[in-house]
Amino acid sequence: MLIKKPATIKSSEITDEAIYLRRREFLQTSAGLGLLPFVKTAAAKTGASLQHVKNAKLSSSEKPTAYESITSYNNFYEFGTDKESPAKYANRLTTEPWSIVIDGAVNKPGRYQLEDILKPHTLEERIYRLRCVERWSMVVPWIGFSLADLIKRFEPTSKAKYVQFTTLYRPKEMIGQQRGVLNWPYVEGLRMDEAMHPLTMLAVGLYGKVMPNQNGAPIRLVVPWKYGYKSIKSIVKISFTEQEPPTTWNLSAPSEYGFYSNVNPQVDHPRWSQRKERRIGEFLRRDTLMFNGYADEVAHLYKGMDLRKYY
Ligand SMILES: Nc1nc2c(c(=O)[nH]1)N[C@H]1C(S)=C(S)[C@@H](COP(=O)(O)O)O[C@H]1N2
Ligand SMILES: [Mo]
Repeated sequence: MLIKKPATIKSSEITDEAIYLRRREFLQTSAGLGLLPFVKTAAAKTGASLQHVKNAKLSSSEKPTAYESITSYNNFYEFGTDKESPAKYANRLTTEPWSIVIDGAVNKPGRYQLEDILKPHTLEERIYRLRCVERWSMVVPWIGFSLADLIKRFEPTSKAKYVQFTTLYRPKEMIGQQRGVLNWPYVEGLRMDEAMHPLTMLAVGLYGKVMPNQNGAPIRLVVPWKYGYKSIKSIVKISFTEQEPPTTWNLSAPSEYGFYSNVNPQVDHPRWSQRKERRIGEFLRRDTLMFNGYADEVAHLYKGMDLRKYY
C-alpha cells in the first residue's frame, strides 16, 4: 500500500488543512473506485518493464521507430539544445520522489505524490505518430493513460477553460537551465476540450518500459495531433485556468509558434514549409498529414476556426 498515513505526510506537503482534507477525500475516492492493479512506476528505474494492456483502437498500425532512435534523438532543452544532449545528460535527473501540484479552478487542489496520481489508472500502450515542428517524425509505442481520466478526479469547476502544464525547474540537475535559452520553467497549455480528448495522454513509459529520462520521466504529456513541443516533459504542475495560458515557444518566438500548434501541412512555418517530413530511420521524405493523420478524431474541435490565424 503506497497511500501515506497522515503521520508520514510532511507538513511542508500540505498547503492548509482544507486542502489536506480534500486530498484525503481524493485518495479515498480513487481507492474506492475499485480500479485495477497498481503499477509502482515512480520507484521503478528506467528500463524496468511496466505492466500494461494494449489499446489497438487508439493505436497507429505503422511500425514503431527503433527504441535506440526514440531514446537518443531528443528535444529536451533542459539538457541542452542539440538532439544528442538529452541522452547524455538526463541521467542526472532525480525522478524520485516526484509530486505534482494541482491548482487553479478545481475542487481538489493539492500536492499529490506520483504514486497516488497513478494508482487508479490502467496503463495502456498506444502507438502514436509524433511530428516535430523541425520536420522529423517518429512512431512511438507510449505507455500511459488518458489525461481526461485524471482531470475528472480533480473536479475542475466551470471556470476551468484551459489547462497549463509546468516542467520541473532544477538547474543543478537540468544543466540546460543554467543558460537562458528559453524562459524556464518550460510551460505548455491546452484548451479544456483538447485536454479532455481521449487521444491526449499522460505517458510514464515507452516500448513496455519505464520512461527514459531523456523522453520526459517520470511523466509527460503526449498530444499526437500537435507539433512535438506541445508534449511537455517531466511535469510538476497542472493548473486549471480561465484565460489562455502562456506557452514557452510562443513566448520565445510568437510569430513562429502559436498556442494551438496543430500539425498542418497547409500552414508554413515562417522559415520553412511544413508539407513534408522525414520519418526517422527512413530515407525518402513523406507527406505530412493534416492533424498528423488524426483529422477524423480531432478536426471537429476546430470547426469554424481560421487555422492560419490560430496556428
Ligand atoms: N520540458 C520540455 N518538454 C519538451 C521539450 C523541451 O525542450 N522541454 N521539447 C519538446 C519537443 S520540441 C519535442 S519534438 C518533444 C520530443 O519528445 P521526445 O524527445 O520524447 O521524442 O518533446 C517536447 N517536450
Ligand atoms: Mo519539436
